[in-house]
This record gives sequence, structure tokens and C-alpha cells, in this order.
Amino acid sequence: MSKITEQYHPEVIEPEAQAYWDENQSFVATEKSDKQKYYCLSMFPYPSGHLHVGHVRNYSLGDVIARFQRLQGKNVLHPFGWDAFGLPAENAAIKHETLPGIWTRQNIAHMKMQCKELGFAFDWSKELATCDPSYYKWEQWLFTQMFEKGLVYRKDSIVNWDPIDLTVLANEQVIDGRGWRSGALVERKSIPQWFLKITDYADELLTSLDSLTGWPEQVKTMQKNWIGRSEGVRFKFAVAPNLTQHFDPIEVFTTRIDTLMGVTYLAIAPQHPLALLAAKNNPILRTFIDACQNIKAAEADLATLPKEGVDSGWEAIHPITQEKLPIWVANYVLMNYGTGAVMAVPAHDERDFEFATQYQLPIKTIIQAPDPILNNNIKAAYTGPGKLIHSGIYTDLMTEQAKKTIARDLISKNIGEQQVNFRLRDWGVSRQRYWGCPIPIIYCENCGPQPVPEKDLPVVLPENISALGIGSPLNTLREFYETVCPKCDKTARRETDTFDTFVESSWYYLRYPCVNNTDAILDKRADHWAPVDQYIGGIEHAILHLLYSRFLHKVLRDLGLVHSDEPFKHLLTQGMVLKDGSKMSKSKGNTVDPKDLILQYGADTVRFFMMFASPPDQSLEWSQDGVEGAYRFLKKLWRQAHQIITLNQAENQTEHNLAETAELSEQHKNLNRKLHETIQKVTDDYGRRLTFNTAIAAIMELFNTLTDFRANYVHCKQDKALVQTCLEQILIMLSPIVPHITHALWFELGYTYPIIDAKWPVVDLNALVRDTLTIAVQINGKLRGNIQAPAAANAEEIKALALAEPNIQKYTEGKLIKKAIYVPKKLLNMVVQDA
Ligand code: ANZ
Ligand code: ZN
Repeated sequence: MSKITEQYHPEVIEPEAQAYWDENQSFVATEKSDKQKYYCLSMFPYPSGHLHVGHVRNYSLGDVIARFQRLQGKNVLHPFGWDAFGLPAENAAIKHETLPGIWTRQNIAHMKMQCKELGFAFDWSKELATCDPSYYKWEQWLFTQMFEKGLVYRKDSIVNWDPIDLTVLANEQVIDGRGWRSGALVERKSIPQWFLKITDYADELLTSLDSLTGWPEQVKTMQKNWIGRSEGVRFKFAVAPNLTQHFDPIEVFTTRIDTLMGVTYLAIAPQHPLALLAAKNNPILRTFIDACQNIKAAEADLATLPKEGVDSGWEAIHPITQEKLPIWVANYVLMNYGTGAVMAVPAHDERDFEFATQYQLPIKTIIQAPDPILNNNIKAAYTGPGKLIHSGIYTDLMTEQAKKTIARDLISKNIGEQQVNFRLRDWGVSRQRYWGCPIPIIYCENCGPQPVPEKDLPVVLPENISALGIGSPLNTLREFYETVCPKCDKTARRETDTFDTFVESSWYYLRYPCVNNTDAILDKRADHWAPVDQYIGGIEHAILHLLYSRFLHKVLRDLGLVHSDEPFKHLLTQGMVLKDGSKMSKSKGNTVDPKDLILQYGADTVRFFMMFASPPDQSLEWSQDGVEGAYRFLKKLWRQAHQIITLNQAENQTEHNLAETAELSEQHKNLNRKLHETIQKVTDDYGRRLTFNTAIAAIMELFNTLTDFRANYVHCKQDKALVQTCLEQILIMLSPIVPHITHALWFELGYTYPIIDAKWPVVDLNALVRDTLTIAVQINGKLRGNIQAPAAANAEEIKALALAEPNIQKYTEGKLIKKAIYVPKKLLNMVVQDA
């Protein structure tokens, strides 16, 4: 006899289900399986202390997908871990007078418990934390491999320097140009840093985006723009001779060589060698260049900055007309793109137009806009293609033709060449921070920088440190930085910088399956599971995280460690969680703590609400009513199930084989059809559309139909069998979303195996067939009634039935039927005319 209570008690059944999964290691994945593999992954969190609702949404989505795929008969890997290095730990350690490692591991323990309370079906046997030496050892190893392959180099690069705290600041620590702690004006300082050559992969990172058919277009576009491939011409302008000096020509890069005859000046970056040279005896220029140093280098900021510049006083020579053109130093030209110099065409480039207008430089229209209005517009540049005018021998050519012709001429004169440029820059990975993975390099005065040999890895980050907060403590720890050169054995100094934490998050998904391998970074298991079939995370990672992961995946492939080209097959970017229309955030004080909700309603209610409230890729508006509604539904589900189960037990009826569709009565057929229509829709919603909100809506509808049916028709064994079948399949279909309540009820139904091992219901196509259909009848386009017709009826028969209907006859009597159009199974439209 069942011990099922009449009331729903999530606080009892949820811990029971969780204990069951733990004890039975229900979600531990192995490679030994005949089933098709399915790797489901949610982006791992930074262990900040507590799960917030954004996390809950992210992991609930992943959990629903993982559980659904398992019920579909797949062998599912669904691991979890911690992106555990990063600046907040350093700040928190100072604030709470503890150590970053201790603070981080406490947070991990707490958040892990929260994950368990939410019933996430994670394979905890593969848990990893990036701050553990067993993880970052292999990151260091990977770096040394890349070093050997020439994918790593060191170069000077600018950092934010706090002259009071004597430390490098991360961008987010610079507030209005001042150090967040000291308040000192932040300086820009150039120091040597390590770079990964992601640009070597620029072409492939771009072209293989096309293979990612399971990614949102929006994300692919963002990646494309970030990589920023452009085809153009690189060519030289001679600098006008000067009696005393010789100048190297200025090289420019342009994507619009067709506009060459419209160049009215050259613009060079403030850091361009010629600008620096010209500044030597030009104090105004010197001041301008210095002022440019102090602005943030972010490209996006530069684009919106008011355009400013200073005439260098020197001139260049136009390669075709031999005209002299002024050379301006301008803040809108970037030193690290193209050649750091541009041929300015104010009539056809917006930035040049703005600049030329401001400094009264000539504007020469040489492309005719197709629309004459645009030609007379002196307020803006015309940037589109068109016919060349006032362009000497090139006049009358169209843009595309002119590009080819002019490029060919410059190439034949030996002053230019075709060039492909990428906006993508190499990845600077050095951080002058403590709580990160030490960069495995040793500096030897004799031998130069040496990678740490594999036998000496990992370079362990000392965790028991003091003096946090002033610079990086690694700089003061002799026992850390004092070492010997692996090549010549002389005393040498260890690198004290650590990696950008994006490095850890760019390959973790491959480490999960091999997490216990102490001899190698990856093994066959990584290849077995890769690529991730479904990746779920926030849109804020659309560019860098995904790009870096794609890059390292390709590097690992080229090292022979994986054999796929891309890390993530399908990508789901979840929307934000809002409250009263704005983003939930601590600073706004409008957060909802999942902890309180679980206490009050249970995890299933929270999961149900989050999946029901909106489609995954859209923002979710927090609603207390919505949470209450979810809770009410689960209570109702429990009550119905309780009644059905107790009734069946009372009658000692556990057999519930359903008769063939053909033998069912009309009411049975209707309920059975509803069941299978729901299975069909829900399967598609879960598997292809990933719209769990509409899946829930369909299941709720079926549930209501079932409730009504029970109220009216339960008389015979056949009824009960059907009712029980419906209930079971409702439970299976709901189980990815509300795993606890369905786990408990499933066992109450008498099963000896858990619902996670049930089979996803299969659509019975026969059950979907309707014996009769409702057909709408229109007369001259207006709806005049509905008729019931046999499903197999043809157009003629439908027409005859309609004409026999008194309601319809009112409109057809004594009229001529000119035409009858039948939209099968839906609609009949008759065009009638007075006879
Ligand atoms: C002349 C010209 C005429 C241009 C015209 C555009 C329109 P993308 O597509 O991003 O590659 N440019 C080149 N190097 C630059 C730098 N270091 N800083 C700022 N701007 C730079 O853009 C290439 C275009 O951006 C180039 O083509 C150049 O301006 C400018 F009607 O050359 B163009
Ligand atoms: Zn040496």
C-alpha cells in the first residue's frame, strides 16, 4: 500500500529525490554505451558566493535539455565546474581578511549545495575548479606547447598603471580615469606581456562559422564583425622631398581604392613614426600626441570621440596626379590597424568628411551617387558605390571596375599590393594579478625566456600569502620567483604574471571527461564527447569567450588532441532576468534570492516558473504571481495523481494495457488523440525549438483535458487504463522541468525503476487521425458556419454537406455558385452571385 500523502510536500520529496540520485550516481556518464552520445553543457560560473536567478535560469535550461535527451535514449554527459580564478576573490579576501583560495573554495562548497537543492542532474564525478593545480597544470602545459609551435610571443603593451598603489589596474578598476582604491590619476605604461597568436587562425575562425548551423545568426554576426576581415589595397605615398631630410614613404591601407582620385590629405595615427618625428620640432603637435596617449585605447570609444588633429607640416605626393597633399596627425586613426595611416577621402568617407569640414580641408566629389539628391548633399559623405567623375583616366568607370583597374595600376608601378586585413588582434594573456594561473615562463639572462619543462609543471600558485592589495604578492615572494634556468641551470627569475582568466574558460569543456587523468591534458574521452552538442549561456559571452574557445579548440586539434573543428555544435543564449522591466542586480537592490524561493515553494516550482515564463532566448520578467501559479499547478498535479493512484490501488489494478486505437470509444479516442498531439508538440518543443514554455502550456492543456475526462467518464477498466497512461506520460514529459515531483509520483505509480530511466513517449500516428473534422464555411469570404465532415471526404462531398446545412442554405438559396474553393481539412469558401 502506498504511503503517498494527499498534500504536496516539496520539502519532503525533494531531498528524497536528490538523495536517490546521489546514492545511485544517477548522472555519472561513461563512454561505454551503445547509445548515441549527447554532451550538454551550461557555461560554468564564477564562484561568487551564491547562485543568483540568472544562474538558476541558465542551469535549469541546461538541465531540462540534458534530462530530455536522456529520456530520448541518449547517453548524456552533463558536467559542472567552477571558473574559480579572478579579481573578485582578491578584493573579497582583503575585505573579509581571508585568503582568495579559502574564500573561493567556501563559495564553491556553498554553491554546489545550492545546485543540488535545485535538482540539477550534474555528473559531479567530473567536477573541476580552475584554481586547482590539477587543472591549471595542463593549461600551463598547453601554453608551453604553443610556445614551441610559435603561437606565443612577448611584446610591449600598454596597461593602466596606478602610481600610488604601484600596481596595474584592470579596466574595470579604472573609474573616471582614476584608480578605484587610491583615487590617483591612472597612467598608461608600456610593459612586456605575453600574446597568443589567435590571428594565425583568423581565416579559419571566420570561414568555419558557416558550419555552425546550430548557432544564433546574431552571435555569428558578432563574431564576424569582431574578426573583421576586409579586403583592400596597401600602397605607398612618397613624402615630399625636403632639402635636408630623407623620408620613408607612407603606406596606407584602403578598402576603397576606387576613391584614390578624391584623396585630399593623408591622416596618420598619433603613434605613427612620422608623427613622432614631426613632433620633434613642433611643440603643438607634441602636446597633441601626448594628449592622445591619455585617452582609453578602446576602439569603440575612439569611434565616438570628437575628431581632432594637427597638421604635421609635411606633405605627401599623390601617386597618380603628383599633387601635394597635407599630412595630418589625427586621433581617429588607429596605430594598430592596417598601416596606421589612411588616405583621406572626405567626399566619400564619413570620418574624413567630419574631419575635413572641421579643419577646412578640400572635399572632392569623385563618385556620382545614383540618386542626384545625394550628390548635392554637402552635409555628408556619399559612401556607396557609383560612377567615377573628375577622375582623370578613371572617369566613367563604376566602383567595382575602378577598384580592379586602379589596384592593377598601382601594382604594376610597384607601389602597392592587394591585402587582406583583420580587425582581430592577438590575445594578450598576461595579467599582473595574483589570483590566477601562473604563466609558466622562466627568464634567464643567458638564454632568454624559457618555458617551464613538463616535468616541473605545475608551477603552483602559493596560496598562503600575505600583503595582498599592494601590487602582486608574487613579486615579493622570493621562494616563488627565485629559480634556475631549465636550459643552463643558472639562477633565473620566474614570471610573476598570471593568465587572463579567459584562458581557463576556453578549454574546460574538454577537460571534464578526462578530469581524473594525471598524465595528460586530454585523452580519448575528450574526443568521444566533443563537440558539445548543446551549449547554454549568456549573450554577454557571444564574442570573447566563444571566440577564444573556438581558437584553443583548433589549437588542440592541431596538436592532435581532438579531432573536431569546433567546440560547440548548438548554442543557446539565454535572455536576462528582469524585475519591473529592469535587469536584476545587486546595485539596483531588486534581486530575488533563489534560496528563499526554494524554502518557500521548493525547487520544482522555481524551475517550472522559470521555464514557463518566457522562451529561453528572451528576457524573463520576474513575477510573484507567476511563481504562485506554478506552485498551484504542481499542487493540483499532485492531488490528481494522488486520487488516481489511490483509486487504482484500492481496486488492485496495476495492469493498464491500453486497447488498440481502433477499438476505443469516441471519448477515449478524443482523449487519446489529445495525448498524442501533445506528445508530438512537446517532443518538438523540447528537442528542436527549445521552447519549454510552449511545451509546458501544451502539457497543462492535456492535464486539464484529463481532469475533465476523469470527472465525466471513469467507469470501466479501459477508462482507467487510459487515464493512467495519460498521467504517466504527463509525468515523463514534465520530468525534465520538475524532476522531483515526477520522481516521487512515478514510484507511487508502482514502478520499480526511476522516471529518469523511463522512455520518452512515442507518437502514435494512428491516434492523431480524426474521424470527423470541423470545416469552416465561408460565403464570399465571410464566415457563415461550421460543418462536421468525415475526415476522408473530398471537396465535392464537403460542398454537398455544406449546401445541406440550413445555416448555409440561408446564404445560397436561389443563388448561383460560381466557385467553391476547398482548403483541405480546414475551410470551404463559396463564391455566390444572384442568379
Ligand atoms: C580611403 C577610403 C575612402 C576609405 C572611402 C573608406 C571609404 P575596414 O573596412 O574596417 O577595414 N582605415 C584604414 N586604416 C585605418 C586605421 N588604422 N585607423 C582608422 N581608419 C583606418 O576599414 C578600412 C578603411 O578604414 C580604409 O579605407 C581607411 O579608409 C580606413 F570612401 O581608405 B578607407
Ligand atoms: Zn639559461
